[in-house]
Amino acid sequence: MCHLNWRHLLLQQRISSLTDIFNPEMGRAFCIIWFLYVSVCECWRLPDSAPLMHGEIQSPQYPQPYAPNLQEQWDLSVPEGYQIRLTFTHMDIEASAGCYYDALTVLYDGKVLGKFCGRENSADGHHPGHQPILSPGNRLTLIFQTDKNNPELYQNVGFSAQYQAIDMDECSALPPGDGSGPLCNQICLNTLGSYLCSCHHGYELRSDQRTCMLSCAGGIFDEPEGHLFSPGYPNSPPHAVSCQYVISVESGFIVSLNFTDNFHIESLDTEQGPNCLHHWLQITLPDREPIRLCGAKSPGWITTNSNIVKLDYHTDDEGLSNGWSLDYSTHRVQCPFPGTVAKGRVTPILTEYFYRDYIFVRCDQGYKLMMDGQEVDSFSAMCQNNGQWHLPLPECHIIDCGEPEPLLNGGVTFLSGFQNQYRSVVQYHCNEPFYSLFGGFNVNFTCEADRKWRSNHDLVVSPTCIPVCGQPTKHLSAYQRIIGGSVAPDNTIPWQVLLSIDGQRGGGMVIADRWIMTAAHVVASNGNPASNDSVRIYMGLTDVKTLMVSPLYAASVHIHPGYNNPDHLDYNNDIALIKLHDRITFSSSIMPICLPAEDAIYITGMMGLVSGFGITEINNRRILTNKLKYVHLPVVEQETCSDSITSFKERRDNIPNLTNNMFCAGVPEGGKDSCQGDSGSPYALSDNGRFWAAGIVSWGVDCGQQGTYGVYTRVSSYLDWINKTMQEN
Ligand code: 4AZ
Repeated sequence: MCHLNWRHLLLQQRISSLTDIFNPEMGRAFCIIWFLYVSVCECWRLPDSAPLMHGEIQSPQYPQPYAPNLQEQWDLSVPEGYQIRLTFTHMDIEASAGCYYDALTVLYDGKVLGKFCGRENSADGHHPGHQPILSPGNRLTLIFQTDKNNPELYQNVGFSAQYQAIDMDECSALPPGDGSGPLCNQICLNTLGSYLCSCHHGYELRSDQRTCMLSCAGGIFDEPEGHLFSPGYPNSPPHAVSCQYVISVESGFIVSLNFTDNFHIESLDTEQGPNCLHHWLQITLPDREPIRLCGAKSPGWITTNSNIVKLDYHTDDEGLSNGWSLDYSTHRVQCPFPGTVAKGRVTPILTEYFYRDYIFVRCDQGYKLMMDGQEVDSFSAMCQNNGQWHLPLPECHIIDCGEPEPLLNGGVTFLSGFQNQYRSVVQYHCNEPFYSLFGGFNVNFTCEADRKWRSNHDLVVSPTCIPVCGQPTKHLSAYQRIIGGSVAPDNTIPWQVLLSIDGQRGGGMVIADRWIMTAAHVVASNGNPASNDSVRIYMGLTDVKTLMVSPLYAASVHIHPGYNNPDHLDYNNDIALIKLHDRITFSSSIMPICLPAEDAIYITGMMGLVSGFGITEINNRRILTNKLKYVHLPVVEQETCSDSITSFKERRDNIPNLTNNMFCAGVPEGGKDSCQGDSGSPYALSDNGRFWAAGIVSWGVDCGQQGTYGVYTRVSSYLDWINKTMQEN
């Protein structure tokens, strides 16, 4: 029967409401659609659900009397493994002998379990009573048959019965009639709706889930050591066995098998020798041909070199093999000896290295660890599960300290070693004779393990080349003197400077690689220092024309703060310093003149060398020289000079004063003197072949006249100012 479910009802409701709205014709049409829908629904009915666990059956119209000529059948079923217990709650079927007229027949698999009629306690008929009927299996068929009429006035109501699924105890059932023996070979366990077979210890259930066989005790063995033996060992199994044992341990370990002496697997003697034809123990290792063992001789100890070993033991029902027994053990995969590293050490040193062992490499002092051309801080390698070291050994390369710091105006030479490598020794030197090492002694530097050049003298920080002063490579004494002075050959007065300030010629002297000393009145205009741009500085040559081709430039001009000479009558403190824009590298042609010593003394009569590009006298004509000229003049007694100036003051106006910051040089007879254009140039005294700047050409009453002397700034009075100015700028 088609049950109307909620979808039917909903649709029917909609149709009836639609027929209310539309006319009766429309209503008929909808009814046809409804009929079709219901028909289709019948065909689509879902398959019957799972068998019920209980239920109720009643004769048609029960408890109303049943109709004649009935032939009703009920096929009851419960899940597999259950029986049906049928209990009649009421039976009232026309009684007849053998239930001939009306009957309820109960069948199982076509076999009649009972044919029932009559009423409870009725004498005739065949009533089942209150004893339930138990089906042998999970099905039961009930057929209710009635004949044409009921002769009794009494109307029989039929029957009502309940049934329920009862768990079947398969284990206590008789063995199946097919002669295959009991349901379970050894142990039968009844379960709800079914049963399970189980085996005694040492046996295992065969794939038929019913019979038991001697256990292989096979499976996977993953412990680091264990014991295996064939089924029934040391006795022969009663039937054929096919057992598999897999020893599978962590990779990085290898398995060794140790067969006991009691080893016996049937072998057949063939022409080719003993053959493991019917019984064998096969050992299978990855990537290797399997080995079959049989015979009566124990294989003893077998090292497999594998972490997975498969053992297949096979016997048939014939023959006799007592079997085998083995202990297996595992040990770590061995790695090759790592080797040695030149100039390094591999630790720890072991006789053998195994999986998970570590090695470390350290280089000797002065060597560095190199891997694939790259330096590494440390190195360690592990013995891997494949028996290989995870990294190749590194190399130890000698370290180097890099290029030693370059030395300005000097250089470096290797005393030992090369390529700046560890333990190389270098020595600094200065470019002689123009520079010498500060401190005067040579310092060696060694390339140390910390990759630094370190000196053998704790105190020495870094070597410095200091310029050699006042020692020209060529000496004037070899040259001819001319009246009133001589032309200076090249390189004889290498500190001489020619200045040009706004076209006005003056002199100066090199005192350091960035400093020129001159007279204040040369670089002062209206009391102010000349601008840097207006100052052109020349040095290194004696010929004015060629000299003036390439000037150097001033970075700053420093006039002595005490210089104040607005009317050109006060030449006190006539000293100035010019800082050069660029540093000079000294050579034969350019060399500084030394500054006076702290305790320098100017001894009367000491011969000094005065030089310059100033006015010279040729054939009684005064002209500006084209060549550097020099003249040797003695220091004049201060009093003598003062007297000379005083006597001139009596005759002439506008003669400046002589101060103690000045000294005079010259000869009373005249003829040799400095002159205009020489101002700022050096008056050099010599001390053991070293020239020092004693004076700066400053002023004088005329030039080269009898009874007059040239006046020079006494440089020794200005040492503090000079040093301070050079340090601060
Ligand atoms: C000058 O006018 C000058 N005889 C320099 C030096 C002397 C005289 C004058 C000394 O620059």
